[in-house]
Formats: sequence, structure tokens, C-alpha cells
Amino acid sequence: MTVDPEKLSTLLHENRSFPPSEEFRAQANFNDEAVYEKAANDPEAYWAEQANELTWFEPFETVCEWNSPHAAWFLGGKLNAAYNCVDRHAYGARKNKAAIIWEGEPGDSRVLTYDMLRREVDKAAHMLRSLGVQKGDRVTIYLPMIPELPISMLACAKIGAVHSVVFGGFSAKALRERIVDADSKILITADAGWRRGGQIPLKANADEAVPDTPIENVIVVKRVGEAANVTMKEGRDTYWQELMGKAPTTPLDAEPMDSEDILFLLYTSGTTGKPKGIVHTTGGYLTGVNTSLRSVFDLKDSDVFFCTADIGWVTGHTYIVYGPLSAGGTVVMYEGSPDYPGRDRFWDIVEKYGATILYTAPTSIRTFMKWGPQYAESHDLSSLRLLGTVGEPINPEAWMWFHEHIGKGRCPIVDTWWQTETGCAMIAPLPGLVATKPGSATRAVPGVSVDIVDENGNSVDPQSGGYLVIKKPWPSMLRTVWGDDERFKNTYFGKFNGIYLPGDGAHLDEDGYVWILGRIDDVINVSGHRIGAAEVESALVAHPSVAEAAVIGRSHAIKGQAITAFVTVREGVDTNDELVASLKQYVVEKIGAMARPEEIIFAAELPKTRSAKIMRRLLRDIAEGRVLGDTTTLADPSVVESLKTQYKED
Ligand code: 6R9
Repeated sequence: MTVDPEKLSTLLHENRSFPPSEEFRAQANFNDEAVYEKAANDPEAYWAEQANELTWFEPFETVCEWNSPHAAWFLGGKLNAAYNCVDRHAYGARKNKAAIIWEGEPGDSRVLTYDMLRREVDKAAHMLRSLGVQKGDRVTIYLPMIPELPISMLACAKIGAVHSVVFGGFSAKALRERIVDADSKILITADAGWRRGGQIPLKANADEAVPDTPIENVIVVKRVGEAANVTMKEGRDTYWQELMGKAPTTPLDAEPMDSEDILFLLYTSGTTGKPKGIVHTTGGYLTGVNTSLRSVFDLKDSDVFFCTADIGWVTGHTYIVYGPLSAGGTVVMYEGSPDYPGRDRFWDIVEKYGATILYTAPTSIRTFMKWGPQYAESHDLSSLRLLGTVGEPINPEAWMWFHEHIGKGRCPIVDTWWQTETGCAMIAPLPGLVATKPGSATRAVPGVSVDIVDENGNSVDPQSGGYLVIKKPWPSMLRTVWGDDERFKNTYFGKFNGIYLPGDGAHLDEDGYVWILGRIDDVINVSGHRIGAAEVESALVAHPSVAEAAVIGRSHAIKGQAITAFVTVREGVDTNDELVASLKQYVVEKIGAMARPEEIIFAAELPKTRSAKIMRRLLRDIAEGRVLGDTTTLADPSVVESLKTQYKED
């Protein structure tokens, strides 16, 4: 495995440290250092204790069964995720507490108390049942960031249906692929979504995606209204508002689910062209995410938790829906873009709703840095008490900017490393216990054991990079890849037997802190979004002018990484600007706008090893203008020379 030496040396020189203040420590939910040791000595006892924070219809008998690489948690237990996130609060002391504070991009807003949320979820659950949805059926949800999105997810959970949320930025083709893979009969979408004042044509995309899939019913939330100008297909499409109007208002009993029943699928990119449906189950996932809110995010009843992610990604699933709501918290959910109508929109929201915890991505922080601190300074941010980041490694400068300009030097920052597959934060400080260092996610949370190993699976010396691994099962781990258990085994457990391989490189410092160095596989992280190089490549090679394509991520000051595509065209094709535009558009149509290549480089040939493997490392070196590494395995060294010259000219 190769580690970027420049990156390593910058990180090794980072020695600022920020211990928790006495004040923060004193009030923190987790403020006894002994929790780490206790959990390490007996992880099952720790997780069982955490699981008992949930409401179980029937208690579990076995904490964990590890049939490597298959884990099962809290066996014998029965519970329901929606009951835990909604009913137990709505029928209790939190009845009139705000569960979701929603802000629409145009400035409209809606507050749902736990009681109101319970009514909506029950109605939606009745609606789904009336359309024939049964326990175990998959429901695909393709919605903008509007309250109907968490309501739909929770309605599925309430009746034991499996939701598969597809991010609204995905194209019709990507949506279709996910519908087919999940074999969903129902699609919930909206006429359109608002983004920077413009519309995202969700219904039009759905119309293109649905034909010849198993979808029988499309439920359409009217969000934009007239202006969206949609056509409804007779016998297939019905407005959400119409169905909800007809749905019974009687409370609906939650389906008692086995702990290991599937809660949801969420597709994520891997190293092949086909996205993986990550499978999460009920008891383990909910235990993990609920614990995370109380431990890493120190959630209290008085908190207002603002997570800026989209629910279409795992961060939104865990830290807008299941985590905060299972813990009885108040979440702020924002529909639109951070710069609409002005660049102070997030700060306006923090001030307006008195957000106390803000969880966002390094790419957003770098954008705010570029815009300057004046936008944050024009708002009262004194309600904030804790900040968090996720999605990619945060560079120490961005961390310091966040600390100074948003946290005003007094809010701890939790840099949380995790993945769609892990369900919730795995490496992150407990803010009342762990001193933070800018750029490090610090150490594994209690009950999780991480290590950094070499090719042979042996722990590496501090300061030399290696593969990040998780050595023992944890409750919120993925259970399999939907419909492809072989892929699950090979991808995550193939390299080191029985040890989970996340696909990230990392190193430890002398204090045992983990520093994540980024992906070691061909997954590109653009603004915190995971995009498989192979997915973009297969989109490109489907274009009639393309013979071959190799796609890499190169470092980018704001996005973290940007996509560069090296393309060989077919005989006789002109490599002009028009073709560049057409190729970029082609990728947008196949995957979505977030996968649009930043640049397309035409190459007469791609550098390959003698066994015909494309040498992406070399392409990355070329794109980042670095001195080239080892080229001895190259079949034809002249290919690289000509590419280098050409890249400079471009
Ligand atoms: C939650 C989420 C997972 C990949 C992961 C890693 C990168 C996420 C990070 C981080 C460094 C952090 N990543 N958080 N890298 N520090 N705090 O983002 O899930 O979309 O599945 O992406 O993101 O490379 O492997 P997902």
C-alpha cells in the first residue's frame, strides 16, 4: 500500500491539542474515562447495556453471535425502530417536544412535535399497507429534503418494510438500477425539489426510471406544485397528499421485528461498476446509532441538533433520522443549498432555531473559509456548544477555522470517521473525555477495536501507514450486501480473514491517535460523496466515441478530491471541446451531477502494466503534477511521457 509521503509529513507535524474544558467534561453524558477499558474488556456487556437504552418488546437473550464474517446481535429480542424513534416519545413526556424542525429552501418551515410526527408516520404506514406493502417488502424513496422523507422511512420501519433511499442527486438511470436491484414495488418521490431557486426534476427522472421495473405504484409528494409541471400516469401515480387524506387517522401498532430483521438498504459505491446495497438490521443498527448520539454527540434533551447532510446518504439516515430521534432529540433539517439566498444560510438557521450541535462536512467548511468569516460573524452563534465533521479527512487549517470562527474557541470538535457500512461513528472523540488534535479522528469509540496493519495483517509501528481495520464485530455493522453475500465476504473480509477492512489507509501517532489518510482503493471522495472510479469508467465507455477510460481522484482544494478521466477515443473520433462536454453530460445522465468529471484528458493510450492493468497511481501522479513513482512495471514507458507533456499543455 502506498501512502502519500507529503500528506504523512504534514500530519506528523501537527501537534496542537485541545483537551475538553472542565465545564464540558462535568456536564458530559460520558465523562468517566473507565468506559474505554470496561468496554474493551467486555464489549458484549458494554453493548448490551447500551442496547437496553432502547425499548424492546421482548428482551434479547444472546448479545452477539459471530459466525465470521456474519454477525448477529441481540438475538431473541424484538423491537421496532419507528416505535423507538417516535411512539415511545410521543406517548411519553416528549409528546409536545419538537422532533423535526424543518426549513425549506424558499423560506417556508414546519415543526413536527413527536405527537405530530407519530400521527404522520402512522397515516403514512396505513397508506403503504393500503397499497399492499408488507413486512420485508422493499420501498424505494427518491425525495428531496422534506419532512415526507423521514416520515416515509419511519412509516416503512413501523410496518417492517425495508426502505431504500436514493439520493435526489442521482440520475434516472442510477435510480432505475437501484430499484431493480432492490426489487421494489413502490416508489415514493416528489414532483420536484428546490435547489438554489431552481428545480430538481425528480418526477421526470422517476418517469424515465420506472418503466420495465417491478414498480407498480408511484406516490408523488407535491412539493413544488404547479411550476413542476409533471404528468401523472393513470393507474400508477397518485399524489401523496391525496392518499394521506384518505388514510385512517387511527394509531397503528408497530410491527414487532426480530433484532436481525432488515431495517434498510442503502446503496454505496465500491470498486466495481455496480453499487452495493448495504444491509442494516434493526436491533444492532439502532443500538449503535443511539449510543453514538449520547456518547460522541453528548445529546441532551435541551439540544437542537443540526446535521447538514442529505438523508440520501448514510449520515442523514443515522444523524438526522434514527440517531437523534431514537434518543428523543430535536433535529433541524434543511432542504437546500448553503448559499441560497445568501452565503449565511447555515448561520441564519443556527441562530433562528438556536442550534446547539452542528454536524457538517470538511468540504463545506473549506467553502466557508473561501467565502470568508463575515457571513458567520453577522449571526449570533452563541447557542452552539459542540461541532462535528464527517465524510473525509479534515485538513488542520479547516479544523482550526471551524474551531475559531464557528466554535469561537469554546466548542469541542468531534471529527467522526465512519462509513455507510459501519452504521455510525467508529473513530471519534468522546468530547468530555478525549483531547482533540486538528486533523485526527482521535481514537475508536468504546466497544470498537481498530488497528492499523501491514500487508500480512500485522500491526504496524506508530508513524508508518497501513490498512485501517476493525478487529471485532460491532452492533451497527453491515450484515451483507443485498443479493450478493460473496461480494460482502470478498470486499470486507477477503484480505484479512475475519477482520473488517474498510478500505482506508491510516497511521497512528505516538499518543495512539488515528490519522486517516484516505481511500486505498479506487473509490473517489468528492465533497464527501463516495464515487467508484469503475462506475464513472463504465459510464464513459458506454459512450459511442470512447474506446477506453481510466478515472482517478486527484486532490482538490475545496472538494477534497476531483474526478479526472483519461479517455482513449475510437478510431476517427475528433477530440474537441464538444466531445468533452458530451462526455461530462453522459456521466451526469448515467450517475448524477456529483460524478461529473472535473476534467477529461484524451490519451492515445493508457499506461498499463504488462498484465494489462491500468496504472491509476501513475495517472494520479500525472494529474497532481508529481514526480512519477515506480514505472518499472509499465508495459510501454513512452505512454506516460506523452501523457505528461499533454497534461501540462491542457
Ligand atoms: C459517513 C460517510 C465513507 C468513507 C470512508 C472514508 C471517508 C468519512 C471520515 C472519512 C476521514 C473522517 N470518511 N468520514 N475520512 N475522516 N472523519 O461518509 O460514509 O459515504 O460511506 O463514506 O468516507 O474514506 O471510508 P460513506
